[in-house]
Amino acid sequence: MTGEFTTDQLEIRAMARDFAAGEIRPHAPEWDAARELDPGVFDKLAELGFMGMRVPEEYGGLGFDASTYLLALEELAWGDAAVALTVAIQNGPVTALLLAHGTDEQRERHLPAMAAGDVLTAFALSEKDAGSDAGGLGCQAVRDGDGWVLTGEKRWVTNGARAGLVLVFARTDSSADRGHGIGAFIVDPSAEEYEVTGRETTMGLRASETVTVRLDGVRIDADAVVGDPEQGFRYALEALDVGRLGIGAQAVGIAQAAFEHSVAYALERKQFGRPIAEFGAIQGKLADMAARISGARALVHAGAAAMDSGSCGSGADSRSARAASAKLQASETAFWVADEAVQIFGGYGYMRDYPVEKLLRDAKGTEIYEGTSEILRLVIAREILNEAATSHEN
Ligand code: COS
Repeated sequence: MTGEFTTDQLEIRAMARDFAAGEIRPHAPEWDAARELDPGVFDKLAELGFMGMRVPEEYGGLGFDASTYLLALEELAWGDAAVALTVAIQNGPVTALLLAHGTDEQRERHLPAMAAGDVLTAFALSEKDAGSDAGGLGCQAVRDGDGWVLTGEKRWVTNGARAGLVLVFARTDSSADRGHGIGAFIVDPSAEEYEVTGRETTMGLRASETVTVRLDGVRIDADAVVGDPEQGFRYALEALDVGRLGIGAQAVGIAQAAFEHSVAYALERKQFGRPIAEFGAIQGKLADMAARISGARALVHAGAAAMDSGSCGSGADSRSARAASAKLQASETAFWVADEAVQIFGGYGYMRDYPVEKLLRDAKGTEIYEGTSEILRLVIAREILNEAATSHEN
């Protein structure tokens, strides 16, 4: 061990930083302006094994524990949050859900292709009227022989146009209570009845493709249903716990980038005859940035370690609350740090020619997707109050 991480973990982190510095960061401004990534970056990430960091080795992945994966993911986000988002969806909720609830056959069919980078994936839960209230989704799955037919519309699907596998959540029992009677389906986007009907224009993560998808009677064979077709919503929330740690790491990467730009600029920029780093007002900002980033990173890795060791407890220490707290702290830290970075850069920071305004736009997204800060507070509060009520009863 070197400090809190092992030597192996630090080597992997260094490899991810080198890759991000050489292959991602130099292109991030042009990808952002063009609203398009060079998809070749995912081929290169796959060569390093980074598209299957959480896929077990038996399926061709690297089989990293959560902490090692999140260290690498943070570095990719330091390079460009849009690239990291795709890696996070693939390694996070999609891999987690297939591992936890897929059949051997489903894992064997999909995980090696995902790890090899041959297949990018998407997670289609949200709908026009079901964002935070995901349990109220309306996409319908109707029985058709031993399979299903899916009809409805999904919104804000990252990679919905580029993916080779989309996990779609749809209502299998319209008479069930809310949050129940929902299935998780493996959808092949090459189906004729799967149509991308629009692309969003986003504030940040502009290179990442967020689309609306119309499912117009997509036929799903029985072997493409994941687990119990009534329990998909529970699977989705469980997978989002894993996903939220990933977004936490992504947010820490954005914050770290904003911090490093700020330090370099503060040393270089002269006003009143000296570098602005010599002014207490700037030093205070840099100190707060560093402290908040370390705190957020520690929370992300504490959550990861607890999930890895299966030692999550109850209340604020529960799996859901730990993941929600990590994402909450990290995303609010990222937004705050990026905002301070723009402030340190002053008039230049407000210009698109400098890197920090992009980081502020990207950071905002982390407070919204995979659970808004308001929903995360709700999740944490519920866990705390449930635990308190249970111990009160006993
Ligand atoms: N892991 C496993 N199961 C979970 C779970 C978790 N983290 N959270 C809830 N469940 C279970 C519940 O126990 C419940 O099952 P039972 O009734 O059998 O006990 C079921 O799932 C439904 O949960 P709940 O009653 O809490 O559902 P709600 O509709 O109240 O929704 C919130 C809860 C609001 C927390 C949930 O909808 C949510 O996280 N919304 C945000 C969605 C989101 O992040 N969207 C982003 C999409 S990806 S960009």
